[in-house]
Amino acid sequence: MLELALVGAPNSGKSTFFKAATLKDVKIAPYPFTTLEPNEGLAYVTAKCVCAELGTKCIHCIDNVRFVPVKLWDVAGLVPEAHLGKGRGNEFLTDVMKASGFIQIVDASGRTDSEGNPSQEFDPSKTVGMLEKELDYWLLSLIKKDWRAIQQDADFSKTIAARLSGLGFSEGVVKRTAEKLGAGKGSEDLLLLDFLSALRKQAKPAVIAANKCDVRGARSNLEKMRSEFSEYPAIPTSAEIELALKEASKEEMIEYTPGNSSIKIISEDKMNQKQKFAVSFMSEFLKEHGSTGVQQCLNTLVFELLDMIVVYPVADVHKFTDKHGNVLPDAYLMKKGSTALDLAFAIHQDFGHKFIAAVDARTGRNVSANYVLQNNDVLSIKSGK
Ligand SMILES: Nc1nc2c(ncn2[C@@H]2O[C@H](COP(=O)(O)OP(=O)(O)OP(=O)(O)O)[C@@H](O)[C@H]2O)c(=O)[nH]1
Ligand SMILES: [Mg+2]
Repeated sequence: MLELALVGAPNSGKSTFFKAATLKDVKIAPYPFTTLEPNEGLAYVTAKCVCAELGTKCIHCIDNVRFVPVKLWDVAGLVPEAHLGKGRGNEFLTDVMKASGFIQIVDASGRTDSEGNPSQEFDPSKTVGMLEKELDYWLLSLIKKDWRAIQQDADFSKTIAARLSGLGFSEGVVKRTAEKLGAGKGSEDLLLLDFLSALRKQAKPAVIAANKCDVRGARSNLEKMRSEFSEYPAIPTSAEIELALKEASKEEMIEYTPGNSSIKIISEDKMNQKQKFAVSFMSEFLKEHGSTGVQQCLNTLVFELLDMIVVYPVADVHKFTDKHGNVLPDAYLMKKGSTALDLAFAIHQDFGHKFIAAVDARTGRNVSANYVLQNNDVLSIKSGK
């Protein structure tokens, strides 16, 4: 399953974002280093389900919105000089670096500094710079010792990729970055840190969740982050509002679908004055920003930066069901350019090894192993015994 990680300074709202996205009950508190052990849970990206188009109905979508699971990590916050052992965040960078992409949770309100302590008018762009530096220095610590030898290695990309293979840095991505920067044999002048930084950006795409945008003053900080770090999409976010909306929806006070720009009040009489005020404040936020930003961060990272598409494997190509009669039981996230054979392997190693063909449920035609998957494909994989 696709893995994503939340990275950020302490007290920025990582666990609030995590709880809002996964509904796992984790500790949230207004001081640094609340989270010490990593939290791991299921979050969802949303896509238009194919069931309506196919003239059928599945039980996995709400109003034709399909929720596709991804694994999400929430770890201890990173502080300046984490690479020298400060704080706790550095201990979990292996978990973080294994993820395919990051959501950088930044307190955009300027009310906490890069160490997670209360502040007034702190510039959150500094925190983004700090996070980048700590991630890059951590990578540096893995390679630094042998850099001179590696740089002279004829198999430069292969060697770097092998060093970082457990963290999902493929040879292809290392090669592309090396070619772009002219790194490799004979390029002694290239700074290792610049190379690793470019490699991280290429291999581990990130969005910035400009969190706490419900606090006055966040807007100008968001604009500053956007201009200073234009390579990352920065999304105005309120993890706290997303969490409150999900909880109110669970209590059946309101109707709310994650990612939506509005909420529907179900039973006003169930709410006290304070709750009514909160709902109206949250509705205003949604009106101004289009959403709470939580779903948008997940979707932007997965569909735009990681280039994923959604594919539906089925057993029965006429009824679009599995062998138990469940309609469109699974939705898989696959990298654009993946083939029918890649999908077979993603379902089960055996399916991949014994692949015979795949049937496109829309046309009823067989497609071969190297057929390039299209978004919303509904396929049945045929494999040998
Ligand atoms: N106003 C506002 N406050 C928020 C938001 N998200 C989180 N907070 C508050 O920020 C504080 C820290 O939240 P946490 O989720 O514990 O932060 P964290 O990044 O996990 O902190 P550590 O585990 O210490 O690294 C809590 O008081 C939250 O209620 C938000 O969107 N808006
Ligand atoms: Mg936390």
